[in-house]
Amino acid sequence: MYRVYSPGRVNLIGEHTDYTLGYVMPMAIDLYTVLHAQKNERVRIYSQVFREVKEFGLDEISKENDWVDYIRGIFWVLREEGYTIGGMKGILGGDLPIGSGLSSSASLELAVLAFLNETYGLNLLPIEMALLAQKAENEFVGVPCGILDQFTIVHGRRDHLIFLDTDTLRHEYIRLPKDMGVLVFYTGVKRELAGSAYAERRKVAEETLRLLGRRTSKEVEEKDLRGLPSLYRRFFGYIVRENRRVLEARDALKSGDIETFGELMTASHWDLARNYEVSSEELDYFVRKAVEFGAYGAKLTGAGFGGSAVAIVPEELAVDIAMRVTDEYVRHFNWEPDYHLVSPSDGVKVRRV
Ligand code: GAF
Repeated sequence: MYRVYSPGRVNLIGEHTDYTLGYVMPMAIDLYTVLHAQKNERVRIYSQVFREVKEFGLDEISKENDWVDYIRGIFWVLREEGYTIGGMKGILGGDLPIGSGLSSSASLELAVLAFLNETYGLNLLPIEMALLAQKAENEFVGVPCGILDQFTIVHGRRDHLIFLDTDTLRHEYIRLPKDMGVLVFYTGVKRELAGSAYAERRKVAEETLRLLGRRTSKEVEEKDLRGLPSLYRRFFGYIVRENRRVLEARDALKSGDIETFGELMTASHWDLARNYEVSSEELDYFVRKAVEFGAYGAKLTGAGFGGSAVAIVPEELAVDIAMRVTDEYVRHFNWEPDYHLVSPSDGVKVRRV
């Protein structure tokens, strides 16, 4: 029997830049999808969250618009890429909240892929696993995501953030200062990624690159956008500024300047809200209150449109800030949000038990 721990992720800065091959700065978090599994002829999985068993044979893989699509997608992509594998039976659980913007879908995909890699001797490197899971998500599940989530879930490192160039996939680990806490708030608003505003943002960004004759957003400056339709200018202007902020945030953190790092995060949030239009009333509220109560900086994390926000806080104030923000949120929205104090985690791990 094997036990797989697959983390979730938060992105601290560099939002909506990965599908133009720009810069991101995420970390894997110590909230996990946990899979107990062993080999089997067919695939048979019990989900502790959905309280149901789902089963399929390897010759009957088709999309059914339920949580099992993330598992089917991994079997599908391995077949597409010519790998020979058998099935599995297992139990899915863990404490990573599902559908709250902390990448539970990529976490599930990589839990399954890491298990298959280990037990069927596929010898996949971490980066190969990330790219296969992204392909499953893009082509089987139908979400046109970038590489941010999958990369983070396989490459996470305890106590560290990851600075990643999503074009070259070169990355650098930066230690999170000891007295810095990371708070995640879930707004309670579910996100609809597939076929939504996310896909539209990606389309506009790709079209902008095409019109400019550039391959990545790293090669674009704001002045290059003059002359483009105003929506393209506004959306891509955000991406250009965000790439610059990620580089500045990396430098600030490396020199121990947490204040500047926090200010860049908050600046990123308001640019996302005003110009990229992917925030929500609830996310804006969190960011405003977290900063008001002493966070260094805060922003939405992941795609936005609901989901979660992240704040960087002085560690000794973390609990107070979380409680005060929660109290105000309950009063304002009449809904109790979830919050987690998280730490940077290692990437997906398989253990024989
Ligand atoms: C989602 C996507 F899956 C990522 O690839 C990334 O684009 C993110 O939204 C926004 O930064 O998590």
